[in-house]
Amino acid sequence: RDLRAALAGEAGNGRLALHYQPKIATAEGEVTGVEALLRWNHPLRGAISPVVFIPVAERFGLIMPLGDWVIAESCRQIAVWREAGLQMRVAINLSMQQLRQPEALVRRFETALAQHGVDARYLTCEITESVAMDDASATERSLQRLAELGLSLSIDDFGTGYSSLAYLRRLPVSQLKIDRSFIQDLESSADARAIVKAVIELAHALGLQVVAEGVETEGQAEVLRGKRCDKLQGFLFARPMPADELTRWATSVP
Ligand code: G
Ligand code: G
Ligand code: NA
Ligand code: MN
Repeated sequence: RDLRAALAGEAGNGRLALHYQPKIATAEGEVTGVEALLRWNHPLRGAISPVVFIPVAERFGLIMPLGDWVIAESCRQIAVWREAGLQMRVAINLSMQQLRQPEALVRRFETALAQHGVDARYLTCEITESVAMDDASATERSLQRLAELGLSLSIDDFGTGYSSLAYLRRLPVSQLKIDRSFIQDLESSADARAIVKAVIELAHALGLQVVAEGVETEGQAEVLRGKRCDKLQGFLFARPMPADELTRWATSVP
């Protein structure tokens, strides 16, 4: 009930907000874009994690309106950054249920992009590996339609699901994000290093970019640079932060 009220913008139910975490080009050290991560500041419970309220939204039929809010807010913010002279690409996370409704989803993107005069190439959709591999035809149609619209697609948490490589090749994907668990173990585990090396080589062979998520130490970053990982994301560089903070961060980095 509180989430429904917050979505409706009713006062007293806390505010939804997107926080943004930079993705850094490994070679140049420049910000190439940000991942948008949803936050809900509840008046009584404080900041509630999406791990908690996304499943609630899914269960109570609120995931479409919540996802719509994320799409619209990202487009609005891209336009705000553009006005400030910042060309920022934004990656948003999509849930399984959004992908199950291709027509509604595509219409929502079209509307939000048009409303804010934003080019589709500024938006990336992150889809977890298990969801992307869902063989429901609606899911595949969603991914095709989003790609046709000009959005980039990225497979999130890669390495944790059961990817069919043949299927991966068929999807209009341009990026793989190696799951945090492998990055965490990079310095201590030869197996993790072997997996990360193999994923990067596989991705490059398929013409895909690779992002490492959850990079927390300089040692991990060093290993990833050595393996030619394209982009790095994690607390080592920056935590997810509110838009205005991200603007200051992005304009102060040399
Ligand atoms: O931001 P981190 O704080 O705690 O995010 C936790 C999880 O919630 C991650 O798996 C992330 O992908 C997911 N998440 C964050 N924002 C969104 C969103 O806008 N939509 C969906 N579906 N998942 C999100
Ligand atoms: O599932 P997804 O990859 O979207 O999850 C993103 C989550 O990872 C968010 O909760 C975000 O806050 C978190 N995160 C981002 N960078 C780091 C990091 O360096 N270390 C850890 N432990 N979590 C991170
Ligand atoms: Na993500
Ligand atoms: Mn992930």
